[in-house]
Amino acid sequence: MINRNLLIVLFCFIAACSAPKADSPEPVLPVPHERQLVWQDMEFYAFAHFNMNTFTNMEWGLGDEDPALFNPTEFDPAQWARICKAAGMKGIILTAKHHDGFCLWPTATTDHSVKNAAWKEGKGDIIREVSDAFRAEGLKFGVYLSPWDRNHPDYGKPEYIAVFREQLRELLTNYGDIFEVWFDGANGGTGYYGGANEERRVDKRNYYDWKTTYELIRELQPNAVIFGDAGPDVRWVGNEHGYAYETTWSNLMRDSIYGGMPEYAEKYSAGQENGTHWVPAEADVSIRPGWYYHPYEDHKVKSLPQLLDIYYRSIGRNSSLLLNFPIDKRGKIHENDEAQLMKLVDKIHEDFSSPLPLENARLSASSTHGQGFEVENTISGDDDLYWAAEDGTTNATIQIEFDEPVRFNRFLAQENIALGQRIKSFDLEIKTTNGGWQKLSSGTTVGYKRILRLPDTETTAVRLVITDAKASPTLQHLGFFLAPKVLLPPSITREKSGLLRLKAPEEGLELLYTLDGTDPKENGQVYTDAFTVLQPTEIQVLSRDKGTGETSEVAKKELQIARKNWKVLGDGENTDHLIDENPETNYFTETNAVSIDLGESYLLKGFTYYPMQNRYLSGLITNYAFYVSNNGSQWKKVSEGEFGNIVNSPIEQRVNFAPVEARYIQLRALDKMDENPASFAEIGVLVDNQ
Ligand code: FUL
Repeated sequence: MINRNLLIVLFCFIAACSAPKADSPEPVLPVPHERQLVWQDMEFYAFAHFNMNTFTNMEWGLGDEDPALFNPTEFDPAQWARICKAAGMKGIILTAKHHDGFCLWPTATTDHSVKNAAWKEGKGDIIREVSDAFRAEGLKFGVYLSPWDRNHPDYGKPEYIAVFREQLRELLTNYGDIFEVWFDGANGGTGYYGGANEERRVDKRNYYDWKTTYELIRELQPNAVIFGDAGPDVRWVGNEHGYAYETTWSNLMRDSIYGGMPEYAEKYSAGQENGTHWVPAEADVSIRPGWYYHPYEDHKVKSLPQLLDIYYRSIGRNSSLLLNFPIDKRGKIHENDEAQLMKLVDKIHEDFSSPLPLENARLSASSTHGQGFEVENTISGDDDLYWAAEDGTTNATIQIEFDEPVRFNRFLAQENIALGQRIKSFDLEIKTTNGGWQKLSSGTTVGYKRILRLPDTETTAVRLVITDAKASPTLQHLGFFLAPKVLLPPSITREKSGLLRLKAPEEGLELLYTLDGTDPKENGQVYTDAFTVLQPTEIQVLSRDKGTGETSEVAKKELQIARKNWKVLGDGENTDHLIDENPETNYFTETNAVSIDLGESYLLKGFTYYPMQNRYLSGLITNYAFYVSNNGSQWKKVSEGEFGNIVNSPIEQRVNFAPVEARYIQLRALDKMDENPASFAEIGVLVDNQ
């Protein structure tokens, strides 16, 4: 087939030889600096939280930790670099010093560093090894240096600023090129401070004299971008979930902001159309609940649908994505984190691997700036080419017509940000079968990159209608893709009443289930509405792509008897949380025991204890005794034992015992992880036909 657009490009090229290229459109201020353009193209890079907290199991150390505690057993920065490279990440930012003040390099500014660690008998340098390992893979290296230092005796006094700058000087002179310098907004509070053990508040606006520090960074690393709430080059997205906003401007009213200001997230983090400086957003998020490694979060690594959502809500919304790995005590990225990361990366590749062949489509624009700015530039793949509308226009329509109907569910657009962010709103329209136009979706800002997730759509023509812009719009790239569905099984939840619900990982999937132990691929019923399951039942479920017929793996869940008629004996607040089949709600008791009336007698053969799932755990039962009764007053012990490793791995515990007929159950804490009231997310029973 003749490639129509190739011909057009060829024709334009020949025409261009005779007609001069029009001058570029005037930039609309603010515009990015060269170092910001280079950074923006990185899109996806890693964060690593690794230092003292890794060994004390904390998120914020106090500053009084013994440096000897830092002692990774299998430190392997080459493993980090290999994983990041395989994931298509372009670099890493490492916590050279977190709030507790422990330095990962042998700094001359303090003894609170690797110099006094057990690791390599104080002869090691984590910054050296990580930066070398990343450069060896062709990846970039950046540093996080906490302004707040809960160890340093001078923190809060003017003397500390000189120390802080000297630390920066060391990091920015001894470790090659640094692509980003990251300053945290968390500043000031209680700490060790060289033994003073007091609270030190600072005037966040003036204490650090940031201007002088920025000058130092520019002098030592002119190509590095500086991150902070107020930039000056890259700004915080305002949350730690990894989400940018439907409307995300790279323009920022930078002079109204200072690092750590309380109203930043709500007022400034989405950027402003009339922002005075170019300070694009960076979305930071950890692959686990915590920034630092905690063994009890090994089972809480974000799922593929969660990670994918983060990707589309950050990179798909004019932001970069800084994804954190809590490096473990060995000094490695944990296997679970690597596995989830690779699921994400494979899925992203899959989502963008089937672009619509726009080179075979007819492209037209309602307006063009002139020779050299044709709409075909948006599909040329050449970053130096772009379409621009006529000067003075603030709206324009780009139409794309296909010979045959096409199917897609992703739309991607990129402005030529070197000329400033311009587009304020747009609609995406498709041609209907009767020749009319129908709005498929709409959006606001585009910026460096905007991706829309759409329902599966079939049409012969698409129109991008730019309805408003700050100045004549530009577009560098346009794309449409057909992303396969996330083919994961649905999630299964049940209420106390026995009402059961299935939830698909994304729209456009149908859910099939069986309740008789047979394969839902063969015998599955299509799920339409919640239904009630009262008796012990094995449910098997899968998701099926309505378009392709492809199915997910089958997920199985053993449902215990419904807790419809159960009653927790005795009073207390939130007793229902114990038996609501929702592990996110907890029940606490000082008495260290709970008794439940099951409403009728069952032949019991075991019980389950679901520990609390909160980020910070308390009162988990580590040793238990389990009793049964037929009248609620005389109890017989049927089991006693330990919930091994429950603190590190707080998953549901399941205990079997010799079958016994009973109506009442009691779980007693013989020992707990701490002195806090015993905590319970859920208690369940196993009955004999399971
Ligand atoms: C926060 C810090 O307080 C956290 O510990 C973490 O480093 C995160 C990236 O930034 O503000």
